[in-house]
Amino acid sequence: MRRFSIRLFSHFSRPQSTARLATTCLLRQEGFTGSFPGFLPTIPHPSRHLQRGVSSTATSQHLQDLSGPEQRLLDKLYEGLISGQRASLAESITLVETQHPRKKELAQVLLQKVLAFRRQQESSNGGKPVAFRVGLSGPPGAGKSSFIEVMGKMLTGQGHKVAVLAVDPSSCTSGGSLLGDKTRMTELSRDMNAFIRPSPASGTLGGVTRTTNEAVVLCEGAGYDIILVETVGVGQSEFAVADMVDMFVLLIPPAGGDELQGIKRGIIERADLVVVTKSDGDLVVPARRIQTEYTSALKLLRRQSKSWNPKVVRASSHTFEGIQEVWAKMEVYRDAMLTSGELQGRRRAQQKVWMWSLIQENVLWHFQNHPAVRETLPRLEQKVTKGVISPGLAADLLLKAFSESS
Ligand SMILES: Nc1nc2c(ncn2[C@@H]2O[C@H](COP(=O)(O)OP(=O)(O)OP(=O)(O)O)[C@@H](O)[C@H]2O)c(=O)[nH]1
Ligand SMILES: [Mg+2]
Repeated sequence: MRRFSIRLFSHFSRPQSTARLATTCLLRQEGFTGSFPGFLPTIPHPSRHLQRGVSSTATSQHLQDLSGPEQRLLDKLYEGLISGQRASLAESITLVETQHPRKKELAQVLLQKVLAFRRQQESSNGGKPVAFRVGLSGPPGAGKSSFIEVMGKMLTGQGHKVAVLAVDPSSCTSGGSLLGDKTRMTELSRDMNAFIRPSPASGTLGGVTRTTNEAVVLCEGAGYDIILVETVGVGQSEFAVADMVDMFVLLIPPAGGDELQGIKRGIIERADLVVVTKSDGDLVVPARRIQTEYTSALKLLRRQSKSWNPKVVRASSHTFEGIQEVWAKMEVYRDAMLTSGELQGRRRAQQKVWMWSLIQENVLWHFQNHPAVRETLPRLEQKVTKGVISPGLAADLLLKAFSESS
């Protein structure tokens, strides 16, 4: 860690505290999630420091530091990955998920190489992305995995390579698994043109979404042209997924009103497509009703894109009805968004959002673990809860203690 940090620091100008934070963001992921709006604006924008050539030279600097076995490991992973070997892809994702400091650094070197490879592919594709990223969310039991299984099989049958990744919010709190249901995708998991990766078993939501973002890059490097990210509509994970994909799809079961109340209005606004699932047998009638309700509801929402109006469709993973139509809608969406350049714009914006959310998470971790803050925090918290001082004053005092001794 030390060697890496010192080398990277040489690319930054002062203030060093900012440089250290930005560097740490590249190399480590840990700690708290949450926002701290009063603090971030006082930090100079790291891009000013990053302009000093980190992107062009950081990888080669990293490579000079590698030992022989490390170099060989990375070469083996990279070569295996870009030639589409599933074992190399799985091993590379394990590397980005690791908590081991040195391995985390190796993962970043590998990622930089894969990113460079992907950029090359994109430039020979006329600057357009080579893969289509779709996020699928919905309440527990909505039929997400069944839908992915059926649509995934259809797509591999058409010659696509499909990767399925999961973001499981329960892994962030209990280590439990809402989405540990690889078994429900039995056919797809046996398909040589599909790659299924369950969510890492633990970590903060920030950590899990970071590794998922990085896993997306690795899957694309390995030649997967359709990336499906499944998450359950609980907590904040669906917003995190909406921020990492080209198209966000909400799957709604044809259940009674009570069950649907759990669906957040905010997430409906993010949906590019709503699929009413399980539209078969006795459920066709309620599925039609839900379709009508959502179609009118979507009309009232603010339009997100100038080239696309969100649609509501019905599908059944049991009878396969509507599955082809859903994919057809996704293709129309992708083509419209690519032609207008909105898809590329969305990706650029997501990169920035992502960088800032990592900075936010890391800055907060550093703040909360700073000796001066740790020393004063309990006393000030007590005063605030007793109403002796205002929260604003306490925050100012803590920030002062932090910045004076940083
Ligand atoms: N009738 C009917 N049942 C379905 C359909 N799709 C899924 N189901 C049933 O719905 C239940 C949940 O399906 P899953 O695909 O596991 O749902 P999920 O949204 O992935 O569930 P979680 O990952 O646990 O949130 C299962 O019992 C499925 O058999 C469908 O198209 N029609
Ligand atoms: Mg599932």
